Amino acid sequence: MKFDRKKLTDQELLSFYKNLLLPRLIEEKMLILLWQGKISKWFSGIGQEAISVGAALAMEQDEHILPMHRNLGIFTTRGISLHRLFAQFQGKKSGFTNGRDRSFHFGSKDYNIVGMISHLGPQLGIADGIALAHQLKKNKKSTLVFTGDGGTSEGDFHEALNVASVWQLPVIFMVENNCWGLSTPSDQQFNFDSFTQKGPGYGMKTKQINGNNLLEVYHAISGVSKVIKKKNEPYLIECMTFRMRGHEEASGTKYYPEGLQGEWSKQDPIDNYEKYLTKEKILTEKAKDQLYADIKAEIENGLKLANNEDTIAVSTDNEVSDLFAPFEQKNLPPKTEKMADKRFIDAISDGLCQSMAKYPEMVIMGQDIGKYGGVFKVTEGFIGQFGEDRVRNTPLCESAIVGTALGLSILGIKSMVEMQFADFVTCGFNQIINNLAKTHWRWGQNADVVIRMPTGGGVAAGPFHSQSNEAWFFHTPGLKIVYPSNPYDAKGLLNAAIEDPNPYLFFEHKALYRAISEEIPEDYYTIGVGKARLASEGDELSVITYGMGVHWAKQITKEEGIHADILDLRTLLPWDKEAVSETVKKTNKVIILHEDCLTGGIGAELAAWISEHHFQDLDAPVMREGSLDTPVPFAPGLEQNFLPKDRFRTKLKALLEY
Ligand SMILES: Cc1ncc(C[n+]2csc(CCOP(=O)(O)OP(=O)(O)O)c2C)c(N)n1
Repeated sequence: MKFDRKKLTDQELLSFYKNLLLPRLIEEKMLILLWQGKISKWFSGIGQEAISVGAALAMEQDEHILPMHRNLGIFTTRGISLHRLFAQFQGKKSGFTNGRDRSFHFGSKDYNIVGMISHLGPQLGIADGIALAHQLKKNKKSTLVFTGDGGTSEGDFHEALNVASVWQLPVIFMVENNCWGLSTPSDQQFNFDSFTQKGPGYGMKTKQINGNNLLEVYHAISGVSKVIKKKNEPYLIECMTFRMRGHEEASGTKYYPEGLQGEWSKQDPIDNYEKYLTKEKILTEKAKDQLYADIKAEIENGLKLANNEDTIAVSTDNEVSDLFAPFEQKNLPPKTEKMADKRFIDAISDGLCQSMAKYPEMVIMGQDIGKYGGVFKVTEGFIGQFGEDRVRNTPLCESAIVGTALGLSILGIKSMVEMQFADFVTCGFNQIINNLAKTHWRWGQNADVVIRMPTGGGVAAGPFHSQSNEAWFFHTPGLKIVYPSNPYDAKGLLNAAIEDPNPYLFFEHKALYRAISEEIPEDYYTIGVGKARLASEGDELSVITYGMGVHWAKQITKEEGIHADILDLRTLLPWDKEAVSETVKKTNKVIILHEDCLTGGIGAELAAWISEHHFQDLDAPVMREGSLDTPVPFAPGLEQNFLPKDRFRTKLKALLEY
């Protein structure tokens, strides 16, 4: 293996050596601990260390790196203490996740590392967001994100590279090509010779390097990093290497063809670098022995400290409260009494516009939201007011954009993502469920993101433009969900959601956009999240509902002459238990109504809770009505039959007479 030191001094070459050796010796120790059952799982990077170490040495300490499961060398080269690292592996307090996540599944703000989630690909979109944040802040920084060759088959790879290229973001996409993804060889993973053929397809420069050659990796990344941050452009680097051990220790390597490991062992990054340093008379046998001994002692010391720590104390309160970044909402009233008549859609647009003015760094992203103003025109005129940097038309890629939003949040920038229709959130689902919702709880990084969800049926738009999908998220700890039913609440709740540094889904019913209007304050104001509101008062029974359900309930109770409490939940997560209790205790009869399908809907949770906590207060069974348990049909007659309105009328009367 040929090494080119360029201008590196002997001292630098030696310190590189120490960095290279450290992850190898840690791993050797970890394998012993694994065999002894003292750590849970290990993804080996043996044979691939030059990539992590070379990369971390090449990047500036304040530039972000987003590593994967074989990149121990990133963590060690960034200088994380071995005590903390081992505590992390053992699920102890001094680790990075309070025992909540294992191995390399953590990030650290202090070290500018953003750890992976098991799903691999979502890392890539987050890097786009970090790079975008640097670009907007005019920091000249590059961002480095890793993927394995297997992970490149995920849609996230395509989406993230495409966004980075279209937006010209200084991201280095590092494909660590170790030729296998678990037991699957490259030729069953993709059908091309090299990733250097892929870069140009994305409009991106690319190069292939020997990932086992420390200096080649270091020089390549240093060089690329310098160029891309100057020019503001992404770059794809393919590092050729080989995974010497199994995918993880338990799965073995039986599927490797005979002799392959032997061939690659000649390319070992440490052996080769050691030989080079020895040949150049930079490393003596004595210094090498000393270094091995020192590192081994350092490892033992780190382990001792981690071993001496108690197992983590269990506190249910901490587990629950750490879901969200601390935030105390203060209701901000409007500064003046000026009122204006606003339709539902205008109120949303108004709130968004005022929040954009209030938070000068805030970015909004979505398909066609730029000059076109969005398909529903919520952002019409925003570009003129806030500019193209902050009002960003996105390619058609929900996953990368939600990931980008998280990346922005990592650098302290708020963002709002508009789903063109709530239905399309399925394509960004993973980022919401596994990144936005879990990151604060896992390693303390908040996700300051609001996702706007134009939702609901009644507009003859068929199964893919009409769905109510709030229940998908209701079941996910770590998210907040608001769902206003009127212009006043829409503006105040959107502002409140944007103010809160935690992730929100903001549902807005499309059929209400231009159908209702009311006088609302012209100024900025917020409304308390988690607070329901009585939309009308009565004592015969209670209807608990939200969104379009509020309007149906009002209309039908009026037509039937029923005096009902109609409780508009407004926030679905966390929902207002107190207000629910109050109305149940008052009327003793309750029906829950929602547009979403009945089975597993939010009504199911509420009904169960009311039955458990208010059994004594009830004069009738808790009733529910929702849409049919089918997809949303297109033809208006079928859709009306799907929606719960008529069935609700029947059930309401039955409840009254019970
Ligand atoms: C979405 C998803 N599918 C499958 C897996 C299981 N899995 C974990 S790692 C892996 C192989 C990844 O291969 P590659 O990206 O080449 O990285 P390597 O392990 O070779 O470093 C697989 C299939 C997963 N974690 N996430």
